[in-house]
Amino acid sequence: MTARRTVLLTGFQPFGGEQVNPSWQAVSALQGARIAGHRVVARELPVAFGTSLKALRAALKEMQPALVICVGQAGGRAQLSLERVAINVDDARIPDNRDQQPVDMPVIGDGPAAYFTTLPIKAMREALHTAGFPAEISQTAGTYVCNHVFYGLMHALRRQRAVRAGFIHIPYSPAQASAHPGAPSLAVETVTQALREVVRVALATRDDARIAAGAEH
Ligand code: PCA
Repeated sequence: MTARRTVLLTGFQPFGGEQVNPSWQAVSALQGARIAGHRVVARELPVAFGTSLKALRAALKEMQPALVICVGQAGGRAQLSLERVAINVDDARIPDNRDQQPVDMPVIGDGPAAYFTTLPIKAMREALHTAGFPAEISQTAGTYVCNHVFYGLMHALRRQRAVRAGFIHIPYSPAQASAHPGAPSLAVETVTQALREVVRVALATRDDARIAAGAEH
């Protein structure tokens, strides 16, 4: 078998009344980029339970990537949030873009309660801080479409542990934040640069660093 040389990055379509989704804006800027001998392929996922995962699974099959990082917008968060854990529940506060609003449904009927990311998130956070990007470890990706995709991603790769995968939430872009007074934001170009660094570290790090980054609440 030939070595896997593709990095799959995904972003999302706009949702919740927004005109843009900075996750796709940031990820699409890396389409075709070469990082550490790998080629980046960017894909946009629909903000919809079910179909988002179908699209992701098709991309995994087609690309056979070495590394997968899904990215989503988390309005209100101030930093890049490196997600630690995906949980097996869909509980939508607002309907998705196809008007579905599941409440307390499993992502995968017979799946385990949770999956951990296989990205070296501590080493990634450290490298991001060193490079001057705001980043944190997050203990929850929520219960909406992002967690749905994150859980489905980890489930799809559960027998392919060599394929690193995980999820990163990002803040609003400045243009979005201007319509949400007081909300923190991060420039899309900054997010793109940070993602490039994240990919580099994920490809270069075998064992994650042991750095305290827990939370009391
Ligand atoms: N953020 C949503 C779904 C799509 C996105 O970009 C979430 O956090 O679930």
